[in-house]
Amino acid sequence: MRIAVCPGSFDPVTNGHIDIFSRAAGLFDEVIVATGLNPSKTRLFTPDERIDMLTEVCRQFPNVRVSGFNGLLTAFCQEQGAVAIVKGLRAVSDYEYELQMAQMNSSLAEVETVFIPTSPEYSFLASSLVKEVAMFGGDVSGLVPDFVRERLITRLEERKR
Ligand code: COD
Repeated sequence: MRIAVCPGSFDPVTNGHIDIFSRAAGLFDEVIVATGLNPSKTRLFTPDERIDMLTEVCRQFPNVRVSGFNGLLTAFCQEQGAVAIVKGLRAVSDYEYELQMAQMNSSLAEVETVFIPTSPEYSFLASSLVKEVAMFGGDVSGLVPDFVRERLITRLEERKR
């Protein structure tokens, strides 16, 4: 049984992330979509809220499950018996950061990082940009699932109060 972990902040999950989950699900027996903490980012949604949205979107993939994790990604991979970390790559700028993390992770544990190139239609898509566009009243339909868009708008309105 080859298990892979697809980690990220997923704050919130976008259609670009979902495309990576779907393609990873075709490559591995089981995929664990795992939401963790990126210390350099501020969060809009709590870990439980992100898990909830991920669970909803991953329902369509029978071999994908969702989890949260605290601490090091490599420790979580070892705990789960995962042989690979799957990451999506959008551009050269992603590659530099992701390569550094992949090399650090492989120095910490026996886990390979597999990069999946983004589908062209999602190459510009990032959670941070989706939040910014929504914050200024832009339409994010087609960038995130409809129910995520609704939760995003609600959360941003709550923040304004
Ligand atoms: N198309 C394809 N892939 C995409 C797209 C898109 N449009 N958007 C994002 N992605 C990919 C990203 O490249 C990334 O691989 C993944 O989806 C998740 O993206 P984000 O932005 O939600 O998540 P990040 O990059 O903030 O997540 C970082 C982690 C939480 C994975 C990282 O900080 C981590 O491992 N933290 C745990 C602590 C740890 O172990 N630190 C040491 C790391 S060496």
